[in-house]
Amino acid sequence: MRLLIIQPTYYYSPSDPRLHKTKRRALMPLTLPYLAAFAPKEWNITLVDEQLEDIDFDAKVDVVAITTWTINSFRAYEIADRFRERGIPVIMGGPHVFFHVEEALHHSDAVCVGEGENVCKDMLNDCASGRLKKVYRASNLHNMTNLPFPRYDLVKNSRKYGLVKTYSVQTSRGCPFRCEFCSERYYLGTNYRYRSVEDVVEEIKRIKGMGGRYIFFADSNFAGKVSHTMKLIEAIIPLKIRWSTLWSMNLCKNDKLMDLAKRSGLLHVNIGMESIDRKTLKGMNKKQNKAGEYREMLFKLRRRGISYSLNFIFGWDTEEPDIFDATLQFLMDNKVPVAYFNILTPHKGTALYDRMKEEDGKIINIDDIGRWPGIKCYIRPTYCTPEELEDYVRWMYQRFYSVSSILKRLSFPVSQADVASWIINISQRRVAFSDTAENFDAF
Ligand code: B12
Ligand code: SF4
Repeated sequence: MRLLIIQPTYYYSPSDPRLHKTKRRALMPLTLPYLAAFAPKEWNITLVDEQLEDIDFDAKVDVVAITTWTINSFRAYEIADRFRERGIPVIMGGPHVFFHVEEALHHSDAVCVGEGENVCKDMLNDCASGRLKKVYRASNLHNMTNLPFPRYDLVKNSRKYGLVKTYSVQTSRGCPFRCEFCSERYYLGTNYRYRSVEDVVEEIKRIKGMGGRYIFFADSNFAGKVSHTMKLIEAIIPLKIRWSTLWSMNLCKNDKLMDLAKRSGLLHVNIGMESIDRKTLKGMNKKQNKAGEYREMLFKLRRRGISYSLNFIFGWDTEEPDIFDATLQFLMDNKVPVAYFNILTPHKGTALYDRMKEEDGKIINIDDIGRWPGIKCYIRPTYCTPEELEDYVRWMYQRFYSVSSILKRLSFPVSQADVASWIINISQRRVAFSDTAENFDAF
C-alpha cells in the first residue's frame, strides 16, 4: 500500500487567498512522522508538510491521511476533495475533526475522533482490505506507554527545518486546570497523563543519535504534575540538551523546579498569562494566575536567564478599554522578551462557547470560529466593535514589536536564551508590519 500523509498549510486570511508557505520552519512537526509509525513497515509512506512543499495531486497513492487543525481545515477539505475526485480514499484526524465530525465526513471517507494510538492501525488495515468504516472513535484515552518512535527517516527536505533542528517530544497529555476558553480537557481528557521518565529519556537519546540537540516538549502543560516533572528534568541533565516548552504561570513560583529546569537546559518557556486584570482572570477561571504575583514571577525567570513568552487574550466583558495600554506598560516595565496577543475566540466544544451561545447575538460567524486565529473576531465585545478589537490586537503587535520597544526590552544577546528572544522578536516584527494579515506564530 502507498500511503500519503499530509499536514496542510492554511490560507493567509479571508481576503487573501494565498497559501501560507515558508522556505524554512523552526520546529519539526511531530504529527507527520508520528502517524507514519502506525503504518505497517512494508507500506510505502510519503510525508508532506505543505507549508514547506507542494502536494503532488497526481501522486500514485492508495490512501491519503490528513491531519487537521481548525486553522488549516478549509485547506484540508480542499485537498481531501481533490484526492477523492480521483477515487482515492481519504482519512482524517486531529483536533479539528474531533469537534467537527459531521463536517469532516463531507470531505473524507473516514474520521478518527480522538487519539490515534488506539485506532490508526485499524483504520489503515480496514482501508487496505476495503472495509473502511466512517467513524473510528478512540473510546479510551491512551496510557502513553510504549508509544512508537516517530518515523523521522521519512522526513524529506530535513534541511528545511534548519541546520539546528528542534524536535518535538510529547511527555504528557491534558492539563490539571479548567480555563474557560480551552478545549484541551474535552479533546485530551480531564486526567493529566504522562509518559515514564525512562520512555522520554529513551526517545531523546534516539533523537540525539540523529544529531538532534534541541527539543520542544509539545505538551499542553509540561509540569502538570510537578513531582513527576522534577524527576524527568533531573533525568535529562546528563543528556545535555537545550529545551523549550509550554507551562502554566504558577510554576514560576517554584524556585526548585526552575533551578532544575535551567540546569537541565531550559531555553524558552511559553506561558499563558492571558490578562493582567484580576476580574478578567477570575471570569475565565484562570485560578492558577495571580496578577498580584506576576512581577515577582517574571523577575524569577529573568534572574535565571530563562527566555520566555507570554500569551494574552483580549475581548473579555470584564475588561476596560484601557486594557491595551495597561498591558503594554506592564510588558515594558517588566522587560518581557516575547508576547503573543490573541482575540478572544469561543472554540466549539469549550465552556466559553456554551456560555456565549446562550447570550443573544454574542457570537458572530459561528461556522467560521477559529479558522482565522489572530485575524478575525467572532464575538461582539462590550467595549468596542469586533473590527476595532481586530485592530487593537494588531496594534498591540505593532507597538510591542516596534524597534524602540525591542531595544528597551531585550538585553544585548550574550546567552543562547537572549539570542532566542532576539530571533523571535525579529520574526514577529516582520509579521506585525507585513502588508498581508498573517497568523502570528513563530513556527
Ligand atoms: C505543540 C503545539 C503547538 C506548537 C507547534 C505546533 C506544530 N506546528 O507542530 C506551536 C506553539 C507553534 C502551536 C501553535 C498554534 N497552535 Co498549537 N498546539 C500544540 C500542542 C500543545 C501539541 C501538538 C502536538 O504536537 N501534538 C502531538 C501529536 C502527535 O498529536 P496530534 O497532532 O493531536 O495527533 C494525534 C491525534 O490528534 C490523532 N491524529 C491527528 N491527525 C490525525 C490524522 C489521522 C488520519 C488519524 C487517523 C489520526 C490523527 O493521532 C495523533 C496521536 O494520538 C496542541 C495541544 C495538544 N496537547 O495536543 C496545541 C494545539 C494543536 N494548538 C492549537 C492552536 C489553536 C494553535 C494556534 C492556532 C494558536 C494561535 N492562536 O496562534 C497556533 C497555530 C500555529 C500554526 N500557524 O500552525 C489547538 C488546535 C485546536 C484546533 N481545534 O485546531 C491545540 C489543540 C491546543 C488547543 N486546544 O487550543 N501549537
Ligand atoms: S492551563 Fe493552558 S492547557 Fe491548561 S486548561 Fe488552561 S489554557 Fe488549557
